Amino acid sequence: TSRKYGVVDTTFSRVDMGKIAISVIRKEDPDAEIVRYTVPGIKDLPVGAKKLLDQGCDGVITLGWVGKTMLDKYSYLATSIGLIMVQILTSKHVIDVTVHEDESEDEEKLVEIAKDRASKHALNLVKLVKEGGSALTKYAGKGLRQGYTHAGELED
Ligand code: RDL
Ligand code: RDL
Ligand code: RDL
Repeated sequence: TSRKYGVVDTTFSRVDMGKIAISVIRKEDPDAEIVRYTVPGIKDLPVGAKKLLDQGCDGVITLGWVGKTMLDKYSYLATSIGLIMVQILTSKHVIDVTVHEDESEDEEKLVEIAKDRASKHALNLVKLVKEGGSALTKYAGKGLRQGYTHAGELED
């Protein structure tokens, strides 16, 4: 039986990260089915993810964009708790790609962060869905980052 991935994105986002995630999943797992679900904003992501998992997806990637205000940050905290609840209720991964608009003042840099984070986490999702919890063990402790260059491992 072939694998099925869910991609949930928002109209609030200023970068089309859903498209990026789909192209990475398509490349890494060519025979898999991919279902896309687009919602207005981040607080709608948890139910979007839950619906796709209920429809048989093996894992989901969500792609959200958080505005600069304190209100936006509270919205993200609520979203994050919701996304974690979905994972606990379903025992499936919901990989949370979030770009915070205050990560950079420079719009070009924000686009770079969004593309890098969405691509690297799409790859993480495919690995976890295909190979399970040992898939990333070879990278454990390596200081991997999404959206930035890797921080690297500290020497003992
Ligand atoms: O259910 C409709 C909206 O409430 C929902 O889409 C929210 O996520 C929209 N939204 C906010 O209300 C807000 O204060 C968003 C943000 N901030 C935000 O920073 N990013 C979003 N949505 O994607
Ligand atoms: O589901 C994919 C990611 O959202 C998830 O792995 C996060 O835990 C990654 N992450 C952050 O998004 C973040 O803002 C982490 C940190 N900070 C952090 O400080 N330590 C982490 N992850 O291990
Ligand atoms: O060390 C620099 C960054 O890793 C740090 O500022 C993180 O908190 C940035 N970040 C997010 O804000 C986020 O929402 C990260 C992620 N998600 C993520 O998934 N992976 C990261 N950073 O490496």
